[in-house]
Amino acid sequence: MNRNKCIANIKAGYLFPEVAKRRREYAQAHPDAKIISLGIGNTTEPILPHIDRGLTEGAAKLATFEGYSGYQDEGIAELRERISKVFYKGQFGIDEIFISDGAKCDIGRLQLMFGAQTPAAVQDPSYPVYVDGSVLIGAGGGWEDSGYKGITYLPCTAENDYFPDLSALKPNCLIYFCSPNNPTGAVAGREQLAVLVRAAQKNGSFIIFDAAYSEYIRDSGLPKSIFEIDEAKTCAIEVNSFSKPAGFTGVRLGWTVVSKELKYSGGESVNADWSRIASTVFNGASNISQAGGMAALDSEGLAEIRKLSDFYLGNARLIRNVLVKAGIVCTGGDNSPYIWARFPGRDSWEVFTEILEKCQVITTPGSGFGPSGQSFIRFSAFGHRADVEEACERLKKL
Ligand code: PL4
Repeated sequence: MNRNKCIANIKAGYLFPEVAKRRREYAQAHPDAKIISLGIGNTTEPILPHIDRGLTEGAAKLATFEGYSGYQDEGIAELRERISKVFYKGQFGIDEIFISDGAKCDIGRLQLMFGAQTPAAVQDPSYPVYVDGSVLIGAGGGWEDSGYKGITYLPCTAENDYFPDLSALKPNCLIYFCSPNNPTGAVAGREQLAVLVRAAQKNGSFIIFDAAYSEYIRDSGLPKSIFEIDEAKTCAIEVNSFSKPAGFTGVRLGWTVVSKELKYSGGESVNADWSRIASTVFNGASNISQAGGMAALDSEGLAEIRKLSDFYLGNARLIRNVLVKAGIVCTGGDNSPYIWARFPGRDSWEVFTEILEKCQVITTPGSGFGPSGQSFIRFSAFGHRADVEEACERLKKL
């Protein structure tokens, strides 16, 4: 058996296991160190009571004749209906909303659907799954060489207000766009998203809009969904998740919206293809998770989502304040759980190591998110309050 060339093409190990490995190595060498993680964006706080009741009642129902359910391939209808109502003003039918086991898993399945023929464009920096997953399927014919030739990096920096120059886009490509952005914390405005939609239409491209952090937006003038933009239904797919708003990183629940108006250049339905992919290589999200999702989206659940995201945003404020006081230039942390901090002229992994050694704080090196992330560090606001406060004290040493 020959090795899949596309796997061989991936340059480095996946970013987050690499961060975890360096943490383990440091802990082994310094067994007394009390390491605090502001690294991987993993939720830390308990699921709040009303949503938790939804989960436990969902589990209890499975032990009854009346309440038992088996496969629910595209998700329970009530949850799809509620997602449409809560997030999209009811503009999508239930057959346009597909429940999943998380945004990352759906991104992988979308990559499978668009296949090797489709080049990709990513915000640079961006969540590594967009690039690594594209290389894995040989996006844009990338299996033939280094694996990266099918990927266009669109730099997002302070100079362009973290919104890319779209003139570099190739035709017929998949544009991955994440807002609030991981890792920069920048949120695209309505006019910027309208520019993005127009560029996609002009190029015959589709946008994969990752809205995993939309519930962290506090500025009411900022759009939470690509579907707030007219015409987006004809050129965009949105992925979203209960992970960061409801603390479901381990529970696993998300969704993807594929409008029936979304058509390939030959007029075929993308919605029909997505349904085919979902039914072929996916067997649906856990029905217990979906019961939790139903609870998360009623009035009590939505209040808990607000409370939990407010808590992490409180952490973000503390981290950002301490960095700014130390004279470090930062973005994010106001409408996002990530703070993006600049260390001019420095190598990201070198700064990562310095922060670990001086402060025993784990971060994520910006270069792991793309070439434009070099000289940046991402601080995650997911942590217990006491740990974040302690980390902030230690970061004063920087
Ligand atoms: C570590 C922009 C975190 N092992 O939980 P999901 O699958 O619904 O959502 C994952 C996800 C999707 N979209 C964006 C994200 O940032 C994330 C989660 N990212 C991070 O620290 O950047 C967790 C990373 C996890 C992973 O690889 O996803």
